[in-house]
Amino acid sequence: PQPIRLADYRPPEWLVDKVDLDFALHPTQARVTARLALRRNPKGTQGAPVILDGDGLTLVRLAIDGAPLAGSSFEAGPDRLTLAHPPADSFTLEIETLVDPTANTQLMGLYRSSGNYCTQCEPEGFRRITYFPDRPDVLAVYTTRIEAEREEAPILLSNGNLVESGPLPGTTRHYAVWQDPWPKPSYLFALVGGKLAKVADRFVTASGREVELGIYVEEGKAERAGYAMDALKRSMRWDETAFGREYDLDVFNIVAVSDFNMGAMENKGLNVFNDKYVLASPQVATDADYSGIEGVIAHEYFHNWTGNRITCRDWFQLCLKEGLTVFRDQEFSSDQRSRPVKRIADVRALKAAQFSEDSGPLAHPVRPQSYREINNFYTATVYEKGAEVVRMLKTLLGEAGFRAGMDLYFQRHDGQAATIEDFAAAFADATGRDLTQFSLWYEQSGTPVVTVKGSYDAEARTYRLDVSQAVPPTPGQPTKAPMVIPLVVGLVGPNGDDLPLTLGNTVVERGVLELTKAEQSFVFTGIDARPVPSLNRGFSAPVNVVSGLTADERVFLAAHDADPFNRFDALQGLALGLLKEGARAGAPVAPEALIGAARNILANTALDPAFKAQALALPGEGEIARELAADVDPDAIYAARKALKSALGNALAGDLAQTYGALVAAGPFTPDAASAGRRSLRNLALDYLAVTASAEGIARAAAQFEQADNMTDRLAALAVLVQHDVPERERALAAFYERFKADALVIDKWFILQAQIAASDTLERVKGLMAHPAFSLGNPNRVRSLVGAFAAGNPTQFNRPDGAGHAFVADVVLTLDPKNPQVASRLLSSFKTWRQLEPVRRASAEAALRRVADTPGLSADVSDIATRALG
Ligand code: B3K
Ligand code: ZN
Repeated sequence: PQPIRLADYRPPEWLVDKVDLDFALHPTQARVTARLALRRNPKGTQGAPVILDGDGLTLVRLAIDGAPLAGSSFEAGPDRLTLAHPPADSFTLEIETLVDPTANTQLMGLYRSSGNYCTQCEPEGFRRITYFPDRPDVLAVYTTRIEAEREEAPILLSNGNLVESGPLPGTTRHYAVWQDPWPKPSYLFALVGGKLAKVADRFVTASGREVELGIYVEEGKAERAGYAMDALKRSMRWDETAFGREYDLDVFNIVAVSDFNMGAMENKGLNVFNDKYVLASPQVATDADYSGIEGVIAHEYFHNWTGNRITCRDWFQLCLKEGLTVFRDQEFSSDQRSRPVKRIADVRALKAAQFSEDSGPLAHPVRPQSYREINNFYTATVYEKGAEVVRMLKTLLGEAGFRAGMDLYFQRHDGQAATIEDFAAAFADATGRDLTQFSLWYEQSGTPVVTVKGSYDAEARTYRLDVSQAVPPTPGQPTKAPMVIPLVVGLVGPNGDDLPLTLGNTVVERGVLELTKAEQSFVFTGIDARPVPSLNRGFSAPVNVVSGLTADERVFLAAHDADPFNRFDALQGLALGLLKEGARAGAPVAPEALIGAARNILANTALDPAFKAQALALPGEGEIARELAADVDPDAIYAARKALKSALGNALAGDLAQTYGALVAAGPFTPDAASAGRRSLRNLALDYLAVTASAEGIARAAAQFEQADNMTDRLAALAVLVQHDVPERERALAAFYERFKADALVIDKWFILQAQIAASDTLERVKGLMAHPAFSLGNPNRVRSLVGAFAAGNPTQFNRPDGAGHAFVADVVLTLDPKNPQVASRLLSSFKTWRQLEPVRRASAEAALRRVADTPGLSADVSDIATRALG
C-alpha cells in the first residue's frame, strides 16, 4: 500500500453531524443499523462523492432519507462505500451491516472477550462495524441503542448517559439507549454487552456535579476493582486542581476485559481496559501492578480532556493527545507518590524503550511525516518522547507560563480536532515566546548528543561550560538542525552545596540553560572554588550527555548532588562505564569507586528506600548494548553485568543483609508508595545476596517465596530463584503454578519469569510452554508474557548465536499475523535493535526479518515493520 503523508492532508469532503446506531447483538451475526446525518463540508471540493471507509463489512441494506437505494446508485465493497452522486448537500444515510464478533480475532471493531461483547475502535476499528468517514476530524453526536438476549448480556453499555432501557415484551431480549452529548470522532465510540459484575461509587465534581462511577469486571472479580476505583477518584480530583479540568457527563464507566490488544482505551465515558490494569489484590498483584493500574486509570481518564474534548485532526497528530496525556499521568503519579523516584523510573523506561527505538531502523519523529500502518506508530517515541517534549516546554516556560498555555489551548480548541501547530501556538500566544525552533522536537528524530566541557579559572573566579549538540542521522533524515534544549544545571561546590548561577549579571533562573546552537559557551561568574557540574538535572531534556566526568566526580555527585535524579545518574554513570569496559574487553573491572558510593547510599538513613533501590539497580542489558552502539555481544554484556553484580553483592553483603533484616514489614500489605519502596529495597538486597547462588542466598529467597503474604515479595523471591540453576527453581515454579493456576494474570508472571531466564535451555522451555494449557496464541496478554518477554526481555537467548531465538520469534510472528496483526507486528518490533549486534547475530536477525518480509500475504502491520527494520 502507498504511504499516507501528512503533507497530503485535506479536510473531509463530507461531515457527519449526528449518528444513530442500533445494535442487535448476536454471537456471529450482529446486525448494525447506522443512520448518519451527512452534510457536505463547505470547505470541501465541489461535487465530491461520498466515500465511506469499511473494513471487511457485509452490507445488507442502504437507504437515503428513508428510501431504499437501488444497486446502481452506489458501490459497496468490504472496504469502501461510494455514493458517486449524492442526492443533496445534506441527507440521512441509513446503512445496515452484519458483523461476526466471534470470528473477530484481530480484536478491532466489535469482538468477544470471554463471551462478552466489546469494541475497540482506535485508530481505524469503527470501519469494521459500519461504513463511516473513519477519521478523527469528523466529529458527531452519537445515540446508541443496543439490544441483546437478557440472559447472554444483562449489562448493555455505550458512551455518554443512559436515557432508556427495559425488556422487549414478548421476547427474551432487552435493550438500552445511550446518548453522548459531546461531539466525538468515531475512534472514541464504544459498546459493551455481557455478564459483568459492577463496582459502583460516586464523585462530586468541583462545581457540584454528581457523577456515577462504575467499574465492570468479569463475574467473581469485583473485590479486585477497589484500587482502580480509588485511583479513578484521585485522578478526577487531581485534574481539577492541577489543570482545572472537570468531568462532563453524569456517568463514567470502566470495563475490564481479558482479551485486549493494548493497555486500555479512553472511549468517551466508557473506558475499556485490559483487565491487567484494573484487577488487583495483595495476593495476586505486585507493587508494580498497583502503580501501573494507578497510572493507566489516570491516563485514560485524563484523555477526557486531552484527546476527547480536544482530539487530533489526523493520526499524524497522535502525540498531541498521547504525549500530553502521558505527561499528565506522569505528573499525577509524581504528586501521588515520590516525584524523584517516579522521574527515575520514567527515565529508565524512556531509555529502555525510546532511546533504543530512536537509535535503530524504526526511528521516527514524534510527529511522523508518513505512515503505511498507523497502528505501528503507537510507539515509545510518540508516547514517551512526546511526553518529554511537553515537559521541556514546561521547563522553558516555567510553571505559570505552562499553565497559561494549557488554559489557552483548552479555551481555544475545546470541541475541535487540533494539530501540534495549534498546541504550540497556544503556548506562544500565552507567553509571547517564539516556539518555531522548539517545534523541531516534533520533526527531527534521533536522540541529541550534548557534549559538555567544563573549565575553571581560579583567577577570574569563573567557570565555563562549552556545550555542543548534534543529532545523529536517522532514517530519512541524514542531517539535522540544532534544537532548543533546556539543560538544567547546577554547579556543586566543594562542600556539596550548589553555587549561585550567574551569567554576567543575570541569575540563571531554575538553573535552566537554553541551548539553541550547535556550539555555545556559558561563563559563570563569582565562582570561588572549582565546582563539579551537575548536568541535565531531573533529566530536563531527553538527550545523551557526554560530560567527561571522572569517577571521583561521579562519586562526589552521588553523595552530594542536590538533584536526586543526578545522584542516581552519577551512580548509573559509574556502573555503565565499568559495564561497557567489561563487555568490550572482557577486562577485569575495578569497581571500588562504585562500591564505595553504593555503600554510602545504602547507609544513608536520610534517603527514601525506593530511591536507594533505583540507585543500586544496575543499568539493564539493553542500556549497555545501546551505549556500546555496535558489535554488541549480548553474552558479553550479560557476563559483565553479572560480574559487577557479584562484586557489589559480595562487597556489600553485610550492609545488604542488614538492610534485608531491617526492612521486614511491620504489618499487613498496603500498596502505598512508602511501603512499596521498602519492599523494593528489601527485594533488591535479596537479589544481590543470592547473586553467587550461595546456599545462604538461595535459602533466603526460597524462604521468602514460601512465607510471603503478598505477590510483590513472593514474585521477587521467585525472580531471584529462577536466575539460578538450583533445585529450588523448579520446585518454586511448580508450587507457584499450582497455587495460582486459576488466575491467568498471575500465570502471565510465571510465563514472563521463565521466558527471561538467561540459559541455553530457555528457548526449549518457551516452546514447551507454548503447548501448556494455560497458554493461548489468541490472547494478547499470554503472547506478550511468554513470547514477548522472551523477545524483548531476554537478550542473550533471543539473540542466540545459532539464530534459533530469532527464527522462533519470526515463526510466531508469521503464525500470529493472520489472526492478530497488531500483536504480531508488536512482537516483530523486538528486532528494532538488530543492527547493533555483532556480525554473526546480525546476520541471523537479518535472515529472520527477510524470511518474514518475503512471506506472501502479510498484514500491512507486519510488512511495514519488516520493511522498515530492514531498510
Ligand atoms: N489511545 C489508546 C491506544 C490505542 C492504540 C491503538 N492501536 C490507549 C491510550 O493511549 O490511552
Ligand atoms: Zn493514551
